[in-house]
Amino acid sequence: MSKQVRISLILLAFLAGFLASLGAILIGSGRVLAPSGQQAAAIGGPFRLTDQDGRTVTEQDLNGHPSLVFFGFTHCPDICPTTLFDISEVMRALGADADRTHAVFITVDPERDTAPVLKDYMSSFDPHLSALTGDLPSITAVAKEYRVYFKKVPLDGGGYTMDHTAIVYLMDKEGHFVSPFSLKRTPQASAAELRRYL
Ligand SMILES: [Cu+2]
Repeated sequence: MSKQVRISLILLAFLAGFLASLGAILIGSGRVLAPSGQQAAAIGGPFRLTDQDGRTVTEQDLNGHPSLVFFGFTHCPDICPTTLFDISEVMRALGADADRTHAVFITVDPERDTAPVLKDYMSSFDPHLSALTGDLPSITAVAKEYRVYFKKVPLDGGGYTMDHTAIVYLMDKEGHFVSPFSLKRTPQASAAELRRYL
């Protein structure tokens, strides 16, 4: 990564105001921004969104079980589908315990990701995963609570893509942030970590 790109990314991160949140911040294309801090307790918060079946879901619905929370968008070329596939593998590794966890994909592209679009998209992944959408103010609010950066980026040939933070958040059953959840290990190892929070 060139120094210039690096500096502009860091500047971007600073402007977005999420420098203080986590040890490593991944943006859509997989670029890693460095800085860290420890405001872990401040990650997460109340929301009211709609799932792929049109049901209202709030943060209360996540309580009682540990949750994996991930932000992205269905037009994402690589990071989102890969992450959702990896989470699906973890759910499979959990076996019956998967029923005692939540895995939630929150769109940062509510303009295109309506409930029916999410329903179709999620059919490719483990049925324990749910997807949430909402109006732009609601999405902006929940992204802010999770210190998630997202930005619409126009494409040369028309249309747009989204840059976004690609951290999987592990939340405990009381809805408190635990840590970023690593998928860079076997599904069994990820499942074992999740089981500790059941
Ligand atoms: Cu993505």
